[in-house]
Amino acid sequence: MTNTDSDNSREWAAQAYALLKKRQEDQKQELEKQEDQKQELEKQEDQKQELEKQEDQKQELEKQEDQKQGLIDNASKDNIPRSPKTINEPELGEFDDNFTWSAMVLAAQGKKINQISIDEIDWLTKLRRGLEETRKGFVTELLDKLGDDPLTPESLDDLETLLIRADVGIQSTDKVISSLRKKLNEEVVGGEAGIKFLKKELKLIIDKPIKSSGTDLLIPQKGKLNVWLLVGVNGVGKTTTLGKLAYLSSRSNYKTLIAAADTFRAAAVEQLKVWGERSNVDVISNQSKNADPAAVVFDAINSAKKRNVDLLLVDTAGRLQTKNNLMDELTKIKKIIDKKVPEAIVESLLVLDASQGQNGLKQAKSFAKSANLSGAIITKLDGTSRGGVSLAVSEEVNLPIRFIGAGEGIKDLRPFNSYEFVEAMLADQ
Ligand SMILES: Nc1nc2c(ncn2[C@@H]2O[C@H](COP(=O)(O)OP(=O)(O)O)[C@@H](O)[C@H]2O)c(=O)[nH]1
Ligand SMILES: [Mg+2]
Repeated sequence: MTNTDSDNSREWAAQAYALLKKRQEDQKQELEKQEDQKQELEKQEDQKQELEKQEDQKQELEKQEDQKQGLIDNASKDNIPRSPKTINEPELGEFDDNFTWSAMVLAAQGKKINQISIDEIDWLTKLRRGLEETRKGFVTELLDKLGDDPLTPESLDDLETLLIRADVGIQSTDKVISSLRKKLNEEVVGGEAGIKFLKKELKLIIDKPIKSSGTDLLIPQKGKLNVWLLVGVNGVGKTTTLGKLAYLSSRSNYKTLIAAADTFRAAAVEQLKVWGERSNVDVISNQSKNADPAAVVFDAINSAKKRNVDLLLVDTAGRLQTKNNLMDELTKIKKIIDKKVPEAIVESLLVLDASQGQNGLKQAKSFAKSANLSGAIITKLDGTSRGGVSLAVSEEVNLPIRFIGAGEGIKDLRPFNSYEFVEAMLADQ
């Protein structure tokens, strides 16, 4: 953290908290005002309808008086107002350790007090909590072992074991340990400095594929059709992630469309429609049994072109990666996209369930061989002790991590930020 004076940091966090609190209160008042106005409008609308009803009754009477004229079918006016979808906004919690830590992580990245939002604090709190299990068997033990003493070759052995246990992977662990060893040969490294150095090394590993991809942040390019394919084995969270992405994207004003190309699972389309509804994004699907996934993508592309869509999110089926037909299916989908929209920007994102640890790493390797992946999304970071697998994916599969998920809610997915991730993984509480 660049802000080393912790009193200053706390003070900064306190100011940020006060500002957010005030903003939240202002918003509440504004909402209340809007609610009042809405009620007033509804009242007026009721009165209007009442008048219309009286008018109707009058006309009805007049009509009855007119001798049989043939009934005019008066279709009832469907005037029920549809309230827009609102997703529960996070509330500002207590001014506690979670807040201070999150605010400090934001401050260290150069955020100004008036730039931070409750959403960001909420997410960082979730991330830190989610990585608690990974951290528990790791940092806490490490700090216990290190105490205030300088690092020794023995403590490096302990660290090695801990890193492997957190599923960081052999290659990444070797890399980190040898740089630490080198540093130890040159100078005395205290416990705190050791952790700082460790964070830096871990971040380097995660950042490498991100840097070589040329983009730090994956966002749809404006003025083009962006197609993001979500691939991965069953149950890792593809459909859920797609739903969260649809929400993020439409909330950021990208014209978004979903293609339900997992035609293998009967319930997949229904599941997607629910997510689509939550984020107000349309879902293109084909209800017939055993529909061809490539045909669904075909329809979705037509629709996307017609509607000038920025981002088309494609859900795919997830049988075991060893099954060839799944890979064939993906190839066919890609061919259709290349043929119909050669100018589209296509991302093939592998979805990985962090809780599967080394098994997830195996999946990643095997998908990477045959599916021409461009990035990874790590899910279920909440409540697993294997968050370290993110490092193994970066180091051993060379995939940039693009998003991470830490929960089943619509807002529990964020663009990946290596600094925040490493800070959360190695937070000292
Ligand atoms: N705790 C947690 N559960 C998740 C997360 N993402 C997905 N899930 C759950 O994982 C299960 C499988 O998800 P689904 O999206 O259907 O996986 P798919 O088969 O790959 O499409 C569902 O019960 C999801 O609610 C996450 O980030 N955290
Ligand atoms: Mg699915």
